Amino acid sequence: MERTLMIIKPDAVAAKNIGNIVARVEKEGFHITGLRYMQLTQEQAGDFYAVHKERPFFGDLVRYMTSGPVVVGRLERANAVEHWRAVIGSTDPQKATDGTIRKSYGTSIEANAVHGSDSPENGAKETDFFFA
Ligand code: FUP
Repeated sequence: MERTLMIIKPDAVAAKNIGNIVARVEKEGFHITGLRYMQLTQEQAGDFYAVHKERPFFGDLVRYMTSGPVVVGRLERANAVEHWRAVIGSTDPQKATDGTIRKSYGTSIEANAVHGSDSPENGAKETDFFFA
């Protein structure tokens, strides 16, 4: 079955939205086959976002992702990547449509509540990164 990586980011954990987000995951028909509450290290956050290493926001992004605990989840269903990206909405919560998780719980382009993999290949790679 196709899989995607969810990360409930530090802002959403701090705002006590773990339950709301996990309830939505289940309502959307995903099987949760891995779930971890954890503190990312600088190294893990840097490796995870390595594709953005040259971007101006990289340092802030790593600082933010390590600023508090996160919840990482392995989500499985048919068409998992595309479906989860539709449910979470645009990267910038202000541009996300009503009913999406980022619109509901995100507060800025950085503190945008959740992560979702951007391709089935990355869904496999990113879930293996946390659930080897
Ligand atoms: P997404 O796939 O929607 O998570 O977005 P990207 O892969 O483009 O970006 C990854 C993360 O980098 C975003 F979730 C938040 C952060 N980011 C910024 O902080 N500033 C930006 O201008 C773009 C992305």
